[in-house]
Amino acid sequence: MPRMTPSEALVETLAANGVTDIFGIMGSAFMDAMDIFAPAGIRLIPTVHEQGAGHMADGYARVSGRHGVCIAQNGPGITNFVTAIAAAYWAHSPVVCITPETGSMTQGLGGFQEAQQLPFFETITKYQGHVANPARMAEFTARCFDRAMLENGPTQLNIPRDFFYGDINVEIPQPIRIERGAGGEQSLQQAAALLAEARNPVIISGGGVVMSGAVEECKALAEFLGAPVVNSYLHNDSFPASHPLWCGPLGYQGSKAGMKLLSRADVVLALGTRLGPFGTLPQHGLDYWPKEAKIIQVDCDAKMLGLVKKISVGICGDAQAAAVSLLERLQNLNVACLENKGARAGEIAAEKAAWEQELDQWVHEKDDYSLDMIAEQAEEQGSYLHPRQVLRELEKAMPEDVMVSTDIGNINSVANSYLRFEKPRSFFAAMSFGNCGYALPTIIGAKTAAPHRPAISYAGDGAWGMSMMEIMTCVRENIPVTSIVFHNRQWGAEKKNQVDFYNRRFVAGDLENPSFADIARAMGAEGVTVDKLEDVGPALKDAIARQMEEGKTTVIEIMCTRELGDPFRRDALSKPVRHLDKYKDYC
Ligand SMILES: Cc1ncc(C[n+]2csc(CCOP(=O)(O)OP(=O)(O)O)c2C)c(N)n1
Ligand SMILES: [Mg+2]
Repeated sequence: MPRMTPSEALVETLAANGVTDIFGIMGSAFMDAMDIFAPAGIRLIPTVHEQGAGHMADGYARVSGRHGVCIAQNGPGITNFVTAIAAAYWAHSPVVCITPETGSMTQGLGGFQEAQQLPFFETITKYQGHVANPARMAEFTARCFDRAMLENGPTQLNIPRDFFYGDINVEIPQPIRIERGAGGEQSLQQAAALLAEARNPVIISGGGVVMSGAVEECKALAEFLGAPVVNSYLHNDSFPASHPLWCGPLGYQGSKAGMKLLSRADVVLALGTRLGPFGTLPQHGLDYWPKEAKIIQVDCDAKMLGLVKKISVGICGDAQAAAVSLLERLQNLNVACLENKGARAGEIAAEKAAWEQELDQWVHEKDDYSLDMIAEQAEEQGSYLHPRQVLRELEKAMPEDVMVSTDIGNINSVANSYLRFEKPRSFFAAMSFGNCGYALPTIIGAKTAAPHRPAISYAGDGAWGMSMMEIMTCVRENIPVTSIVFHNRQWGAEKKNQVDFYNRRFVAGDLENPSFADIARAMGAEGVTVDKLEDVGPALKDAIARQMEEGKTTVIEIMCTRELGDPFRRDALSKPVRHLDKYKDYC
């Protein structure tokens, strides 16, 4: 076995896994390994904040389908990772988070930058490899990559900082990639039988369809059945939007057409989705989940089957292989819904047309608060645009092959109805973890993995404030992106709860911001302020041209009214109750 240092074993194992980019901030803890990154073909991309590095690794993984890697200094560098790793966990991203730790000889003595780093990540990783002895550096490193890919989620490689040094004899392990099958024979047979009997089957295409590369197979199955396909929440890139069977996303601010069609299903094929609880909440006043329908759920994680929704058949398998197998089986069966295929196609087209028309006419929100804000702002200096109109204009100006990341906020959520994609691995929303500050660093990671694709991030002004300093990473490291900031001078999404539940008693909701275009320019990027509707599309197109042709990053701040769309969590709030006299006015 070759003789090397643990630092060399780490770097050689990274190289064996094809690592070429790592996001992070340098530190003495891993300097010995960092010193030989470049000769191993690895670029360490320095970020402004470790949270940004974690999100970049997430975006990198989501667009490439491979791992993303981040690294930082023990103690504070590592605690800065926590939010990003939690987000990657819920995005099912194979991020390998390398966490050098206080030296093994001083851990527990209260030295410098000391922390027990494993508990922080215990419930937000699929595997934690603690290098228990320097001689096992390569083994644990390799396992972190294998498990991240096997289980679709982040792993932690924890390394006491003194374990980078010494002499070891080690063979570098080769990656282990395990092929998944279609699922159990019996469950596939039952599922095919249910689909064959269905008169109104509907397919929910989830993140598993994107991750397993199953869009074509899902399409073939949908076309055979003539079944409408809806995207699971925030997986708008799991089916091509131009396809006649595509009916739009479910969930918060999703497609009414998709919801109505799903509500009439007698059999639902939930392909590659855990059917997360937030993604199927009632929307637009529609409680659309078909409670009487038979549900077939396919997920590669057996623990997700039947976890949230009652199911008739659970298939533990790869979405692509399962779709192929189901289609083969159906081709040998009598399939009832082939008889009414034409009628259903008409119904799908009519629902889609009605929803598009509704969106076209839905120029602004019409609740009392929004109308008051629109009237008030008409009196102010400057002009402010209706968010829905802005989102429609952006949609129309989207370049081909675009990648879009979105943040958490009211306007970003409303964007769900206006974000349509032709290809998988194009949409990177802050998924179930729902943290503000996600979009910009994530799109930087995506752009690093796919420099030939146009990259756009959406964020509200509040969320932008949390993350905008990573524009410096774009400029310093020459990773050009285009960032849209919806500047409505408020933490809108949360303010909406104060409108609906707290009688407009606004606490800490308003934001008087400087110009984000000015700040962008100060950071070395282009900065553009848009306050006319007709400028929205051209501003995006110009910025994309600069990104793709000149390698320039642009921040486009769009001045929006303070109107607010439907709230996030009507389900999770209730009207305030006050028993104490002094609070009696706060009801
Ligand atoms: C890290 C984090 N902090 C706080 C929240 C709670 N939160 C959810 S949406 C939101 C407001 C977002 O405001 P902004 O980004 O300006 O978008 P807008 O709602 O105004 O469109 C807040 C504070 C969160 N989701 N994540
Ligand atoms: Mg805002």
